[in-house]
Amino acid sequence: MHPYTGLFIVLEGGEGAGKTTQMGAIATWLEESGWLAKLRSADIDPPLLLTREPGGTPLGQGLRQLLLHSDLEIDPMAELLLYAADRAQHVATSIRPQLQRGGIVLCDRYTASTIAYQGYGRGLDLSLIEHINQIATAGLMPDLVLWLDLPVQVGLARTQRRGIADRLEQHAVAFHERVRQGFMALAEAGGDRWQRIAADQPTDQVSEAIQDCLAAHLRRWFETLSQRRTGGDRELE
Ligand code: Z5A
Repeated sequence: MHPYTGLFIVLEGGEGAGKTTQMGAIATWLEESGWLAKLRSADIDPPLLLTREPGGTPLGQGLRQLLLHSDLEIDPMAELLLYAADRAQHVATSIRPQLQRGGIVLCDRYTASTIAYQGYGRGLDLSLIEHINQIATAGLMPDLVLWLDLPVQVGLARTQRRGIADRLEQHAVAFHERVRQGFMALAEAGGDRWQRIAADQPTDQVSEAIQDCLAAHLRRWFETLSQRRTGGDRELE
């Protein structure tokens, strides 16, 4: 997975899946259920990094503006490389340092989005994308991917109610169906690291499904940390 003591959790999904809503709910639940207090008492500061792609760094915010909200014509290969540039900066300056500190990273989208949108959606070569993802992340993979899955039309109806569509939301339904197929293929190949969460349920039920999954994962993570501590792992001192 990765060599750091922190825990790297990613939320993935298509348009309107509820990732932003659930990021906030997860942060509240982590606080209220005492997980963040445990990390604070171990002097991990900050205990939780809430972040997203694109746009998790100052450079990334500029790239996000270009990628999603500008009128510039962007070639698909240029688009792929801009997402990779956003990710390289994000991993190097934000995600990896937080994992090295032993904290939790909760990230809205990561490498799977590139495979789903630029690969399955736009049709760019999947092995090329995997290679570029590898370069941008230096191989850093999440511990857990929560895939918020719902029918494309349901997600698009949610985002349409919200108003102005960004560059990718404006695509045809067929594009978003291919994106969903991409996430499905990744989840099938992803083993225990991927968890599909049915996102076409009321918000509270989605939150409960996520919490069940996270609670089990957090317990295992903490047990491993304790064992490594008693084993004298210097990285945790
Ligand atoms: N992208 C890419 O192409 N390649 C890459 O490598 C990466 C990204 C990293 C990011 O846009 C875009 O970048 C994205 C892919 C591309 N495509 N687009 N467009 P973004 O961050 O602005 O958008 P998003 O990630 O797609 O988020 P979103 O559309 O805002 O959806 P969301 O965060 O998953 O959902 P939400 O904002 O929480 O909820 C959407 C609405 O639904 C909102 O009104 C909620 O109140 C409502 N909602 C949420 N949950 C529910 C439930 N359970 N029931 C009913 N209504 C709900």
